[in-house]
Amino acid sequence: MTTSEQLFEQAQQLIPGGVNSPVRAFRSVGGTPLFIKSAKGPYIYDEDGRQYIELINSWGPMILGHAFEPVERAVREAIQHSFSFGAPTRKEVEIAELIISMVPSVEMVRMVNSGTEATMSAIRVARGFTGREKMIKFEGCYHGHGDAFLIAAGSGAMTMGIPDSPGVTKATASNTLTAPYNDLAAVEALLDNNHNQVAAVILEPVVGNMGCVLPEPGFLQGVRDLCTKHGVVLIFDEVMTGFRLAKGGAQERFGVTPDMTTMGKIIGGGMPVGAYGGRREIMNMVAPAGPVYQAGTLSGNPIAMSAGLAVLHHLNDHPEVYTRLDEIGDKLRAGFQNSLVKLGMNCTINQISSMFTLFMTDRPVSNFSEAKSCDVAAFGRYFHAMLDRGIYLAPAQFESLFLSVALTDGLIEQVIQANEESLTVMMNYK
Ligand code: HOZ
Repeated sequence: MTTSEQLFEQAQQLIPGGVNSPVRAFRSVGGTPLFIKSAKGPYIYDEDGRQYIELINSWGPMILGHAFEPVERAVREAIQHSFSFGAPTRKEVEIAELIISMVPSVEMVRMVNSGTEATMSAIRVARGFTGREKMIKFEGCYHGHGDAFLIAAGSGAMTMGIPDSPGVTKATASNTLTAPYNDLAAVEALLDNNHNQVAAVILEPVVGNMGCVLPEPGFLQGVRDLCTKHGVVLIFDEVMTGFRLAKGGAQERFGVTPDMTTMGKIIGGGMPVGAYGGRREIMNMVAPAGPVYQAGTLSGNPIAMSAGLAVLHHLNDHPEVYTRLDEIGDKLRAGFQNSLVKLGMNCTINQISSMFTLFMTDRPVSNFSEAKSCDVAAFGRYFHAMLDRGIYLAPAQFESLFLSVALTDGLIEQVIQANEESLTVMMNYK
């Protein structure tokens, strides 16, 4: 028995499903999750002492690689002054200023502790601002586990086959309207049929939670125009894409400006941090400036702010990081594509910069129902073949990979080689 197997057995008696977040349990790929001991740069190490090339990077935050020295230094410096004050600090002012300068649509920002908190709060604020109750989300988009979002949700909910979680009331669900991703006509119809009732449209400008799915040309701008026409708050959930696709996130990359933005992952440099922000008149609704309540003892935590500031400063000062991430993603895609041609296979690769998914389907994937056409069992075989070759992928078909700038050309070649061998193993399975 491996150490991971022993720990998992113990964990299952103590923690629901043995994990603190469902997708980590390997349910959709089978087998035992790796229990992780440490990570450095492009590598992650399990409790059994095995080394893997990291392609998840904590689901996004470790964009600069693990234990990046300036972040480590900032955290070490910060802990000398105690760990939490529950009072305002200089670092919160600094990070707010930096975020606002990097993401120009954000005129004011509130720090919270996770992406889930950011989206839950943003929706409440949008409702308070408009005086309306309904919202529109897209099938397969995932915005954390707030009740209102667990309707046709992607990520773990999709993988686990729980599209609508028990515990979410009918009343809550009835205020969440859903449209297929990339379907502008459906959004228009929902807005027309619910005239003056919709507070917000929320979307992932590039989806990471049904695997990586890109917006079709004109889709984001089309949603923007519809929201403007109907007086609806447009929220870009940039928990995954923020500070990753460009220093100003997907909104910078696609040139479309939302009214509000939710952030997480990279913004905390690996610490539990989220944030939401947007137009000043909307954010001034938030207590104590305005009547919409939202609070948190650990919000703006000094250690977390220090880690986040170190990462954001590095990204802000080193635009070459984004050029390199584009290059890494493109190289990986080209290598995978070559192997598919060589093996006579027809899988779909969706990629933009450092977000990447190999879908086990020969159909293009631009929405939830197309994503669901994937052969999930084949993905499980592929996943384990990759793991055997020392490559640590997201343990589910419906998740994006998050590449870090720590990947060297040599490591990319290793991943490409392992992919070709793993696809062969997967194909030859009887
Ligand atoms: N829902 C997260 C990815 N879409 C998974 C987070 C985790 O398990 O750590």
